Amino acid sequence: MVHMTDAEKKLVTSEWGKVDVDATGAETLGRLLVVYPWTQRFFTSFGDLSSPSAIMGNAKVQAHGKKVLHSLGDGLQHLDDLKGFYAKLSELHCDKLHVDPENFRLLGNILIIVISRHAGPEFTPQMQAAFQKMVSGVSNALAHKYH
Ligand code: HEG
Repeated sequence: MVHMTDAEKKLVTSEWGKVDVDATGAETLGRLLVVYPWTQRFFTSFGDLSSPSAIMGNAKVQAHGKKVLHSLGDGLQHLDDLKGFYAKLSELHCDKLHVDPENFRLLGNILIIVISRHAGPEFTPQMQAAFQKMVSGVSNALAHKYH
């Protein structure tokens, strides 16, 4: 169970307003597939994943990364009920997609690296702490319906 203070929620939502969600989503999913190559097994229908540049330039990876990050952004409106908000998606990732929930944590950590690279020195330790809590909350919620 992750508890975010009001100040942490504010930090995350205000920083999120500065994030280019499409570009960040594409970069985050691309980096996940490069850094943890076993995650490619879920995306065999996406075409060429044969090298880092192929992955980063793959339009299907980019489109799916956008989709994932928009969903995560929508979750920021539901920080007090992430489990409810992500219940259906949790069932989908478990029952239909068979995604090991460990991958949600990996993606969350890559997201923070991507956001911090773009934010630069503005990405303070407090901001990182708030983001780490948020991505843990989302990961826990997405893993909640697993059985
Ligand atoms: Mg998942 C589909 C959200 C992590 C693999 N993911 C989806 C969809 C959403 C979503 C909104 C579309 C659902 C639909 O079509 O109804 N994913 C989502 C979030 C996060 C996440 C919010 C984490 C923050 N997903 C994730 C990870 C993997 C993964 C880490 C695998 C490493 N997702 C996955 C696959 C699909 C989705 C294979 C189906 C893709 C397709 O075939 O279109």
